[in-house]
Order: sequence, then C-alpha cells, then structure tokens
Amino acid sequence: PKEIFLKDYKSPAFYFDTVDLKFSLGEEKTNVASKITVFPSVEGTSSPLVLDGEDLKLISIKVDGKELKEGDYHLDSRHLTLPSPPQGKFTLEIDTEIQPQKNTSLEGLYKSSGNFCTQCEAEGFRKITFYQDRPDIMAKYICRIEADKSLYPVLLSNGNLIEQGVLEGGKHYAVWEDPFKKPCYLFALVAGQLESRDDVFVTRSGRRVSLRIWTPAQDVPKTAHAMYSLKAAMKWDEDVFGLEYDLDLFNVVAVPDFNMGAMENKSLNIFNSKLVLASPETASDADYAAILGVIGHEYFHNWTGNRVTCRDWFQLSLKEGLTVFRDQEFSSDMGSRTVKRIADVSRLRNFQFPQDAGPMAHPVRPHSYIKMDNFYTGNFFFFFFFIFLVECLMVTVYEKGAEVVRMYKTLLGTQGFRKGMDLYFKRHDGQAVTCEDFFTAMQDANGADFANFLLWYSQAGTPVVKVSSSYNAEAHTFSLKFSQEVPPSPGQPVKEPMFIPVAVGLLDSSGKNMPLSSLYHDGTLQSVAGNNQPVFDTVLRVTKKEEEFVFCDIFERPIPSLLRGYSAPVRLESDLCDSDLFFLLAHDSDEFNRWEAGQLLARKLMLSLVSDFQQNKPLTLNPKFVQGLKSILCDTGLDKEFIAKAITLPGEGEIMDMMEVADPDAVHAVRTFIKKELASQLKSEFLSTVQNNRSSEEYTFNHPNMARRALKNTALAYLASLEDPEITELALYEYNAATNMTDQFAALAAIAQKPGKTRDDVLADFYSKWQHDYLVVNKWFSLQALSDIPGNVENVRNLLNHPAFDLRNPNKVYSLIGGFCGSPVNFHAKDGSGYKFLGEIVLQLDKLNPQVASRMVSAFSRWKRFDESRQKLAKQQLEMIMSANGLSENVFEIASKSLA
Ligand code: B3K
Ligand code: ZN
Repeated sequence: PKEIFLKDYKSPAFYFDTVDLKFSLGEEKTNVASKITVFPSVEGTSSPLVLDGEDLKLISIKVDGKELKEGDYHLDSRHLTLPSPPQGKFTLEIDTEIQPQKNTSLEGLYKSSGNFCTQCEAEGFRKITFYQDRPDIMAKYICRIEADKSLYPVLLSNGNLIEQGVLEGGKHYAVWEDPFKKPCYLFALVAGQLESRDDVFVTRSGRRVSLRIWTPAQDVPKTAHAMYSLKAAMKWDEDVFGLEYDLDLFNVVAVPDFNMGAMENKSLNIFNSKLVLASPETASDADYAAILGVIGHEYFHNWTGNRVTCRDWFQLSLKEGLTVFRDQEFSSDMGSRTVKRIADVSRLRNFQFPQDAGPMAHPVRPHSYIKMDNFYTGNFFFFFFFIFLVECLMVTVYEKGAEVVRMYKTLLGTQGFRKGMDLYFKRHDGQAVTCEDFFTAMQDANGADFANFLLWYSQAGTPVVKVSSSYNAEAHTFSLKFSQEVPPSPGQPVKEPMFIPVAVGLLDSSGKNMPLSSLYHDGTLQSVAGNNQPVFDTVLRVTKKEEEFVFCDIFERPIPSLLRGYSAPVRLESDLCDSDLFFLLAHDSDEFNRWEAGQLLARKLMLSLVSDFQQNKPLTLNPKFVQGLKSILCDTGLDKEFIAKAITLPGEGEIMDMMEVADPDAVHAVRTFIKKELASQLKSEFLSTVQNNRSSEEYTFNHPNMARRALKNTALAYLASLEDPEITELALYEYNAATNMTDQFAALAAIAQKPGKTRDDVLADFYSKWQHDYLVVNKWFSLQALSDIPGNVENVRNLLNHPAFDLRNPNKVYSLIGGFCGSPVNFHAKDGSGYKFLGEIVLQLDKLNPQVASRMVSAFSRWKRFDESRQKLAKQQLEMIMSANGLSENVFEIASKSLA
C-alpha cells in the first residue's frame, strides 16, 4: 500500500469543464457512458492524462470522437492513462461496465434493499467511471438515468430535472442537470421504489424550494421530524450566517445500508435511514436530536463543503471541522447550549483525547495517509451511541477540527467571526481551497493577528496547560501563571507552544463575577474593559511556553473560573483544591464550568478509589461528594438535563485514559461501586425524581420534555444498580407504562443491568414487539452487546447467528460488534476472548466492507495502554490480521500503525 503526502500535492495538469453521464441500470450489469470536455491547465503541456478507476470494465474510449486502440492508452488495476492527449481542449468519451449488485463495499454505485444508490466521498467515484477523482477537479454535470420503470420508478440525481420520458421495453429515463460546478465526490444517483414527503421552504429572498424526503412507502410517516429539522436548518443558516439555499429542489433519500451517517451530495443528500426515520414509539430523544444535528450538518455543507470545497483530502477539516461547528451551534440554538457543549466536550475527551495520545495520533490536517476513508467519523458518532464507547474512530479531523473553528469565534466574537465567514465566501465561492485560506479570511476580515494559530492544524497531540494562581492582598493583584507542553506524537517528537485562548472569570466570596478592568502582561498594563466599562470575563491569549497574567484592582482573594465554555481543546491542570471546586460547582455563572467542576471532583475521586481497589483496600465514598451530588439533584432551579449530565460520572474510557496502565476491571468496579453507593444513599431522592418526572402527555421533541425524560431515566439507571425487588418492580412498571421509545428503552436498559429471568423475559418481549422494525432491533442488539455481564462474548457470538443479524449491513455491525467493543470489561477480558472475537470478525468483514472493517479494527489501536498480558493477547490478534491474505488498505493502515 502506498502512503500519500500533503507535501507532494501538485495542481492538476488537466481540468474538466463539463461532464455528461449516461447510466443504463440493469440487474446483471450497468453501463456508464461519460463524455467529458478536458482542457490543459497550461497550454501546450506534454503531461499524460491519468484517470483513476477501480473494479471497472472498460468497453471503449474515444478522443474527439475517434476510438482509441490498445496501445493508444495504458490500463492497469487502478488507472487509465493517455500518454499523449491532444493539445488544447478536447472531448473524452469512455464507456464502462459495472456490477452494483455485487458491490458490498457500499462505495461507488451499489444496491441497498433493491434500490440503486451511490456514495462517492472520498474516492468512490472511481468505482463508477474513469475520472480524475480528486476534489480540485470541479465541473458541471448532466446525468441521464435509464432503468426499468416498474422496478425503479424514481430516478434522481443532482440539480434540476430537465427531461424525462418512457422508453421501449418497459424502461424510462430522466435527465438531471446541476448548474453548479462540483467535485465528483458530490455526485449522486438514486433509482428505486421510493415515495416522498413533500414540503416547501421559501427563502428570505423569496425562492420557493421544493423539499422531498424519499423512503420506502411504509416509512414516509416517520419522516416528519427530518422535514421539521431541514426547514429549521434552512432558516437558521439564513438567520445566523446569511446563507440561502441556491436551487429550487432539495432531495433527501434514506437508505438502510450506508457506511456513515449521511452524505451531502449537491441537492441530493443520501442518509443512513437511522438518521431520518423517527416516530415517538420507535426513536429515542437521542435519535431525534441526532436527526436534527445531521440533517443540519448535511444541509450546511451546501455552503461549507459544496460551494467552497477542499483542494485536496488533507484539507478535509476545512469543510468538516467548520460544518461540525455549524451543526453544534445549530443544535445549541434549538435546545440547551450548555447541555450541548457538555455532550460535545465529553465526546472529545472520551474519543479524541485517547486518539491524540496513541499510535493513530495525527494533526487536524494530516500530513499523510494510506486510505482517506480512515479519517472520517463525524455525524456517524452522534448516533450510534454505542460507538461512542469505541475509543478508536477518527475524531480528530471532525471534532478537534470543530474546536479549532470555535477558537476563531472565541477570539473574534460573534460579529468578527461572521465577518470572517462573509469574506471567506466572497473570496472563495466556487473554488477548492485550503485551511490557510480560511485562516487568512478570518484574519483579514478583522485585521487580526493570530500569530502561530496555524499550529493547531499541523501539530498533533493534546496540549497540557498548567496554571497556578496567587493573590497579593497588598497590591490587590491576582496572578495566573500558565505553562504549556504539547506531548510528542508519531513523527512529531518536538512541539512548539500553541496559541491557546483561555476564557477566564474571577468569582468573589459570594460567588459573583468580579469586574475586570486591567491586567499586566508582557511587562505592559492592558485594559480588559470594553468601552471603559468593566467586563466580567475575558479571553487570555496564551502563546508561550510560560507566561503570566496579573489582574489589577482585585480587592479580595478570588476563585478563578478557567477555560470557560471549554475555550480550547487542552488538558487543563490547575491548582484549585476540592473546596474551590465545590464552590465553583455551586456558584459559577458559566454553567459549563459548573459541570466541569463536578467532573473534576468525580475524576479525582474515581482515580483514588481505583488505586484503593488495586491495593485491595476497602472502598468508601467521600460523604462530601454524596452531599454535592444530592444538592444538584434536588436543586429545582437548575435545568433538568443539566442535572442529568451533572450527576453522571465520567466514562470508564475517560478514567482509563488518565491512568499510567489502563485497568478496565478496576475502573469498572469503582464506577459500579460509586453508582451503587449513590443509589443506596440517595434512594429516596432518586425515587421521587422518577415519580415527579413522569408525564402522561403526548411525546414532544422539545427541550423541557427531553430534559424531564433525561433526568427521570438517569435516576432510574442509578436505582437499577441496586439488588432490590422493589426497584425491579419499578423498572417493569416503567417499561410497561412507557408511551415512547426513550422511556421504554431506558426501562429495558435498567432491567437488563441484572442477569436473570426478568432480564431474559423482558428482552424477549421487546424483540417480539419490535422485530418488524430493523432500527429498533439494532437498539436491542447494542444493549446486549454493551452489557457488562461476565462472559458476554458468548452471548454476542450467538447473536451473530440471530436471523435479524447481517454482517453486510453496517448499522448491524456497529450495533453488535461496535457495541461489544464499547464494553471495557468484556472486550478487554483478561482471557483474551474479546480480542479473539474481534480479530475473527475483522477478517470476515474485510472481505465484505473494508471501511466498516477498519472502524472495527481500530478498537485495538490503544492496546499498549494495557497490562503486559492484555498487550500480548491484543498484539497476537493484530499480527494475525496483518498476516491475512488480501488485506484491504483500510485495515492495513490501522493495524500497521497500531503495531508500530
Ligand atoms: N462527508 C460525509 C462523509 C463521507 C464519508 C466517506 N467515507 C459525511 C459528512 O461528514 O457530512
Ligand atoms: Zn460533514
């Protein structure tokens, strides 16, 4: 396999102007005819024209209407080369044959449940026809589709429908024209038996846009929430960024077989059906929120990704980091900003931080890759909540990339950021550009100097920022001393200090923000006031290895609230003591930092109990911690979803990540102990929380209702950790009384915590209720897969043979196999049974779908973090995988980098 480097980027020798495609879709074979107008980037070039192509059968090739003979071109398994194409502009016509019905990789053109669909990003278009498959080739497309009319009544592609009609032999055709230039990764085609939910959105300039969401007929009733989300996203982008939709039609198609969450093809988004279909009975609040976020994300790509695209795949974060940031902001504005921020930061800590500290660490803009697909994650995360637990996926480009975009906004403010966005679109609409272009637009629009900020794109690893504080009662000054270190990562042994925006407020003894007027920094006195008015928080620009900021006119010893709203993706180590943290937990006006203070206390507590456990000391729970949690649980002034988050302990992955040698058994035992102890000491509070937060109202997707359910179900989960027949009764009652999937599934999960007959009966009942609905059945798979019941690997093995399971469907694999890897105790079982299971599955999967297989193999990537005997067992599996014949590049890249 060949490694590709950013430094080797060369602009193409030939550009394409127009692309005319004709698809003749068939059961045995599909014909693809393309007619491309080609022109050289420099007149009179003598470069060969090299086209990408994989798994294609070449039928014929013509240049300016003249058929080429063998010898006029060169063909190998990956490329079609014209050694001496004509000088100047010419037309190139190529006929190929493909077999979508045999394509299990789900990239290129393939069949899902009898319908044709495409997935071209990153490099799938080369499985459809020979092409310069790179994002800096932007062209205008016309696409004609011919197919059997009764089997494929709906024929869709990008842009506007300009012609359709009937053909002989029961066939019909449709011609689509996309007026916008686009890279081939945004090409899409769908053909099948689909029906649509139709609606209209009128843009602020008065354009009437037809909206259509396509699914099999029986699922149309489940698309109401997706339609609501789409219209909300269209409105939000106009309100917040002044960005309007640019065509008269916007199509969304839901398919059951899809590698990722969704895809932003121009005006024809294709979605994993998990991220479109929802009804109160079948989808949980998390599913509803995920649909809102991903519908938003793909829609927002129309400007950030499609109108302005990436020059090359190393720039992926240019569109993904920015679009994730945009969807995060959208979801915040539609629900609770604090809760959304907490969820995003938790995800970053649980998945991106471990990656940044391991063998797969890479910068937001990678320097090299073997298989580009390995850098994708994104929306796919949100929704497979079980995958949340798989530490391995490629979260850096998306999630850390979004944090980098967020830092621009933190530094520039809302208006300054908007100015930067406006300039970015003004300069680059219709272009394929780089991360520097975005950086420069932000800087130029604001006359700002971001010094070494670009290091965020090129240095891997999570910076560790240490801060110590001191108060001078005589001088009335308060000093914050920072030092920073970026740990080494593969290929980057030595790092430069980064530009870190640290948002800070200072709390007085009553818990209020002190007014801030000026500070000393770099030997000068600077004003931090705005318009001569004192401010209550400020953003410090930490740029050096060591640096001090001294606040003036501080008349009592403050408690600093640091890194408010999580203003930079760093690990912050401060000298705040427990009582400072309890104070912040109770008083900080920055709600994110209130949550953070609670998490810091919980992390400290868990780590000290882990060490007690390892030394066989008895475990006891600090009463102050119980008291702190109780006061939050019972604080009626707090948002209920905030309470639910604040009483949830840090994940096992997060704690393992903080240990010298990760000990899954100890971490699991400690987390279970704390949960049980809290449940028994706060039993009556948890019980009344459950009772007071029931509702007989009809399901509504809005923040107050979701927050109520989140709190009730978090309390129920705590209670269910007790061995208590009264609680089993309660959970059964909740299960039977539930009128929506959120409550029903939460009750099922509560019951499933304890092995036994009740568990078996209720799991069987749930399956028999929902066996007709594959999305609900996936929840059932993942719940069992994630179980911490000892020896669960056998149960998961049995489920592989369940009639509802299918290794070819990615959602099922993510649910069952991904879910299993998310259970630390069973995946990392001492006897190696979990590793062995995954090793076997990866080899089977790799034959079917390399993208899915490589996601699963990455569960091994952190094997060196464990004890020697686990290391040995995991390494054996990785070596076994590496020695397999015909391994895909996808799996090769992850497995070899993991072993390195
Ligand atoms: N851009 C797509 C990801 C495509 C994945 C290719 N293997 C989804 C998204 O981020 O919006
Ligand atoms: Zn995206």
